[in-house]
Amino acid sequence: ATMEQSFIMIKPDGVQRGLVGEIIARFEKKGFTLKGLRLMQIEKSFAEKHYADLSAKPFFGGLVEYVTSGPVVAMVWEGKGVVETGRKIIGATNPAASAPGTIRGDFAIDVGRNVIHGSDSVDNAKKEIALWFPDGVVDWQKSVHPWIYE
Ligand code: DAT
Ligand code: MG
Repeated sequence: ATMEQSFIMIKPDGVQRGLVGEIIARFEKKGFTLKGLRLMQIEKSFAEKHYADLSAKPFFGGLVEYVTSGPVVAMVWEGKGVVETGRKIIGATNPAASAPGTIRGDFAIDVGRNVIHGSDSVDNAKKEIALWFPDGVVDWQKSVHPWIYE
């Protein structure tokens, strides 16, 4: 049985600002397992699909422009509770409200430049992983598994 997976994406500002290694390190050190990793620049239509639920929002156009403005790092992370814990690691949507110690709390100021995306439910994670990794992810297990899970 596959453990829970989340779709995590470092947005163009995070890539431009050199935060890729720092962000990956946080998920890696927590104990989660990297199952997929792609550096890619997405097109408008793809961004609109990813953010389809927000298409009626006034900030939708700006959001699509921002997320297509440079390369992003798309990832699949796996582990027990990774969707909910991933959201905690990332912090609140608006960095002004994100606690210090979270990625957005430590590295972002404006909501429209909040560095990173993380799936908000297991269901949405499945949809996002299917969209961003149509060829699937890498099937492997960490040898340290028994040192992370009881
Ligand atoms: P999250 O990324 O925390 O899941 P979301 O799914 O509600 O937040 O929104 C997606 C992105 O849209 C968010 O990361 C930044 C942008 N956004 C959300 N609310 C916004 C707002 N009120 N003004 C500007 N951008 C906003
Ligand atoms: Mg969201």
